[in-house]
Amino acid sequence: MANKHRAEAKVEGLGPGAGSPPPAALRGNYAAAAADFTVPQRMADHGAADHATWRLLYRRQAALLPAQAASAFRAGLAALPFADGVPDFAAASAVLRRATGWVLVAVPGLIPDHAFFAHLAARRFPVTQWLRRPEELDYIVEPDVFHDAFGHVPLLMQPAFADFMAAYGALGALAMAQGALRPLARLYWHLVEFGLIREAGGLRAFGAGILSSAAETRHALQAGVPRLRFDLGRALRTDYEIDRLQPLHFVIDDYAELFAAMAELPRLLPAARDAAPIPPGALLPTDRQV
Ligand code: HBI
Ligand code: FE
Repeated sequence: MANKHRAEAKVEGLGPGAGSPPPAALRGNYAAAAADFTVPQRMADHGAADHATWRLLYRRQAALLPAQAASAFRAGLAALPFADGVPDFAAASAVLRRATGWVLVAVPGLIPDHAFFAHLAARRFPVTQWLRRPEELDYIVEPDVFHDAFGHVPLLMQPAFADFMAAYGALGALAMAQGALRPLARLYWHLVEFGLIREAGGLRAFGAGILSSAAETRHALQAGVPRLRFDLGRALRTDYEIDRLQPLHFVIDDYAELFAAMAELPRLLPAARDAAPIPPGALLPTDRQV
C-alpha cells in the first residue's frame, strides 16, 4: 500500500505562527507556511536522489496504467510534464490552467480542512512539497508530492472532474457548519482516492490512492474485490481504514455524475451525519454489485 494518508488526520488548529508546533507526526515545515498554508515549491531542495526516486515511482506506475487506469487519467498524465523527475509546479500549472482553470500550489503536507476546501473551491490544488524517501517507496502515512501530483493532478485535466472538485471544495464550509465533515471526507476517500469508472473496455481506476500505489493498483480490479454502483448516500455513510488495501470500491459511469451528486449534498449530508456508519468493506442486501 502507498499513500494511505490523511483521512482522520488531525491537522485542524495547526497554523503558521499559531504558537503550537505541528504534531511531530507531520513531516513538513509548517513554520514556513503562509496564512493559506502555501509554501514556495523550492525546486532546488530536490536533488538528484529525489528525481531518481520520482522516476522510479513514475515508471513503476506508468507500466500498470494501460490495463488499470481510466482513459482520462492516462490522457491527463501524458499532457503533464511529470515523466522526468519531481515536476515544477509552475510548468504543470500552465498546462492545467489551459485545460480546466486549475493550478497547483505547494503546501507542507496535510493542511487544515478549512484551508484545503478553500483552495479546492478556488481551483488551486494543494500539492505536498516533499518527496518520500527511497525506503518508503511502497508505503507512506502522509501524502507526498508523488501521491498528490501523480495521483491527483492528471484527472484535474478532465473538465467534468475538475468542476466536481471545485464544487466539492465549495461545499466544505457547509459541511463544517453542519458538523458533517466525516461524511464529506468519506466521499473524498471513496471517489477521489479510490473511485472506479466503467469504460467501454471495462472497469478502470481513477482514484489517486489507487493510481499512486502499485499495491492498490494491482488490487483494485482483482476478482473478488466488491465493487458497488456509486450511490451517494451509501458512500457518505461508509467508513474506511487508511492503512490497509481497500476492501470495497464504488463505480461511476462518467465524471458528470460526480458533479451532479454535489447538488444533492446539502440535503444528504445531515442525514449521513446522523445515520449509523457502515463498517469498512461491509456489504448490504440493497447493494448493487458491478
Ligand atoms: N490537506 N494537503 C492536504 N491534502 C488533503 O487531501 C487533505 C488536506 N486536509 C484535509 C483533507 N484532505 C480532508 O479533511 C478532506 O478531504 C475532507
Ligand atoms: Fe490524496
